[in-house]
Amino acid sequence: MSVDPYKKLDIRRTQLFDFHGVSMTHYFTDNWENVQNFQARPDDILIATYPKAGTTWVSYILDLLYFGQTSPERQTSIPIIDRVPFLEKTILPVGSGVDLANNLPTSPRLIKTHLPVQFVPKSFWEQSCRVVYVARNAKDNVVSYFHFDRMTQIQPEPGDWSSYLHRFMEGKMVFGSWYDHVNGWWKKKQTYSKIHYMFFEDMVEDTGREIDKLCCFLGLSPSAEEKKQITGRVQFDNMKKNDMTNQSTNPILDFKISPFMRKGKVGDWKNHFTVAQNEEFDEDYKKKMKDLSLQFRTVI
Ligand code: PPS
Repeated sequence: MSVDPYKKLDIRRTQLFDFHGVSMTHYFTDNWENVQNFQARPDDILIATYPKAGTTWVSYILDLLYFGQTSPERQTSIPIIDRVPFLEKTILPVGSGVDLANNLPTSPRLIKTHLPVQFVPKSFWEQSCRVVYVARNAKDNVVSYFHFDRMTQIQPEPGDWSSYLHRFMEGKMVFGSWYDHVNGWWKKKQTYSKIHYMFFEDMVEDTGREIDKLCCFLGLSPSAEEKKQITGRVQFDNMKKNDMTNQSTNPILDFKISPFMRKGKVGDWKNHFTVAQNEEFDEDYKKKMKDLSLQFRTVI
């Protein structure tokens, strides 16, 4: 009989600390040396995001594009979080993203990270790996992160919405400042051509169009029928119903507090921000987001 290793675990909320200038928790730094020494392969695809920007969505799209036809059983038996390992996540003694990635039988390997660009293991650059970066507007991103931190038993206590929003503006979140993250990756794209920088809002607006752009970047040419099928399978309602993508098998999430597939909308921030919070946020945003070539939409 298999024993659920999580049962033995003392899963608990933890504290942020400063890690080389970025707020982190030990779950993502415990295995640092192995993360930094990770040996990427030239065909690995790194899916990089600030948390809650659409990682699971893009992971599922890529998994279907590469393996949807050849290994259909994968879709019904392996949760997406195991198909696309989260490189820096380490919950001892359950295991680490590095081990999961090293044991992936697939080619290419799809690997998830939330690391800011300066922390990405150097082998990804040396091997000229493709990177898909997804960014989401700050207002919806912080709302989604707030609800995620409420439900996720290894994240720091989120506290109330108002204090959470201020901590987001100060960059006191796990994986640091949203502003630094999206800008850091945007800047990297100027010198490293194999980054496809996508926006959550564009995906909501026209998923099929964004899948086309992804295929172009990846050099894939699925049939029209296959593309239509994938576009349908990755719609919010379908992913929410699907136990392999809705994270219902993830033991660190408390679904009594919030679902993982929560709303999937652009503009939900309007249900959370007060007028005063919005004005303060916009004022601060202008000061931090100096590179006007990086533009986000908060409504579509
Ligand atoms: S994580 O924990 O960082 O990996 O989370 P991540 O997957 O990046 O982001 C979760 C948010 O993405 C939404 N989502 C979707 N929206 C629209 N359509 C689809 N198919 C979809 N899949 C995931 C998910 O609902 C979370 O956003 P919120 O706003 O909380 O609903």
